[in-house]
Amino acid sequence: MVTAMSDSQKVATEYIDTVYNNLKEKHGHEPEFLQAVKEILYSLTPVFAQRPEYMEASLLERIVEPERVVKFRVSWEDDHGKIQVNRGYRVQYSSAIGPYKGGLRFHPSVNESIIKFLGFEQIFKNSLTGQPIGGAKGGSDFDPKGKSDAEIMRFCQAFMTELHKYIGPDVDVPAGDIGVGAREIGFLFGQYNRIRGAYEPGVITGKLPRFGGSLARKEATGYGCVYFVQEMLKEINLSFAGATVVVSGSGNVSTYAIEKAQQLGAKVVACSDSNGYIYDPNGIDLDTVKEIKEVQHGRIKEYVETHSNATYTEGCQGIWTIPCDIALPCATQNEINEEAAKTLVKNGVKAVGEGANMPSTLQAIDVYFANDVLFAPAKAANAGGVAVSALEMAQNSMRLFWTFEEVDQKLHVIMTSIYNNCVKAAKEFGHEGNLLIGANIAGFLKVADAMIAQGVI
Ligand code: NDP
Ligand code: 2IT
Repeated sequence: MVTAMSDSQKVATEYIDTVYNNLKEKHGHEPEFLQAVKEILYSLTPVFAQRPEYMEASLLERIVEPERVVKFRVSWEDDHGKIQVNRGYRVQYSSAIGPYKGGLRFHPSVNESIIKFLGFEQIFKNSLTGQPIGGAKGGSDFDPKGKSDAEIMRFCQAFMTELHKYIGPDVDVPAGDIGVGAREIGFLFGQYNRIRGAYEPGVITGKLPRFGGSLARKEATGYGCVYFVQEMLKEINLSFAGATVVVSGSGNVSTYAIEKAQQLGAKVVACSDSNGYIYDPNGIDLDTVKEIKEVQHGRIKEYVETHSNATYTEGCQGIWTIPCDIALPCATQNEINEEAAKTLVKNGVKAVGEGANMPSTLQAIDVYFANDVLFAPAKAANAGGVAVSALEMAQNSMRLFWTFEEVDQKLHVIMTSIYNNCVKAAKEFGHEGNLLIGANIAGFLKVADAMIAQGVI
């Protein structure tokens, strides 16, 4: 029996090696994409060992290949009358369980590798939410920093003038991500409606509630991440109450992770932006952070101007040297490397909850597991944002609005159920307590079965 099992595991590992190595050969220049694929593929070994029919159906070869990659030119006029050119992307990765769904990122670092890693993750994350949504991601190398509102509007209009051909409420439904918040979503939505000559709120999520957005969508990713970590902490009889927390970033996800952690009694002592981090031993004053980042679109260093107890340090990495019980990386990919993870461990961290997408390197994750740090992986822990996006789509289809409390309650139920499903899948496939493997397996199984049931797609 033991031999049979190890044989099937060997076959599964060889299959995964083959698929991964072929991909590596083709996409050696796409490190973020390969990193995301590697993390998922190897955690599926026990699934392929138990279900060889998935290998026979070439499921991995199919799922790593996006259904469609759209790349396009975005020409727009700046405030000086000069024509600027950026590149736009939409990777429509998988529509096996629903219309393509996923955010848009506007950041100068955006390239095909980053959009593909995000799109690939999104397939499994969306599946975990239990809602009927496929996986996608898009964006542009456009840098919103320092641009006027009028420039942002013209860029968004130019971007949507091309993107509208590929999306629709039952086809592909974008939303926000880094650099894309309610302001950008409004401009994108306005242009879509203008081109289509129709009012189709279900085409994009993250809209302001005054024109079809869901209440609590803004809060959903951050709140959802804290709800997930709250469940995980129960395993070690810990809670946010009285815990010291470090949250990286100061954007949408970070702000509402801080808010919910504080509501649950945590002391959040640090947050950051791409220039540096603030440390406030008294606990971060969130109203000030919101005023600086949401209202003024300013820099986090301005915080110390009104809070003399707090300090500002240039550079992002140092934030992980601050001792904490719970670390919530909520800024960007690969922000915690092996060294940062070791420092967190040395300083006594008990749990890491990923609000951002892929914020920990593969080596950092190894450090968490080697030191029994509870680990809430991104595709489960930050699924609350897209889950409430799907609730926004449902409200738009029904032409009605749920209250903030109704949406927040549904979000809480969804996050608890994602947690339970990850625990269950990990146990069922022989990796009890490993939420990373649990999330990947639970997310994968639903998509895999849908692909099998739909024939060769
Ligand atoms: P925002 O643009 O609102 O905020 C991003 C924050 O991270 C800012 O504080 C930004 O600093 C900082 N940041 C961005 N890039 C870097 C970088 N290269 N190095 C250091 N800091 C950086 O984005 P979101 O809050 O929406 O997204 C944050 C993360 O959460 C991303 O990984 C995103 O993919 C993920 N996510 C977002 C969801 C959502 O609903 N919005 C849902 C699920 C995941 P600065 O102001 O200086 O740019
Ligand atoms: O990474 C993510 O899940 C998001 N940026 C949100 C996607 C969405 O469609 O709400």
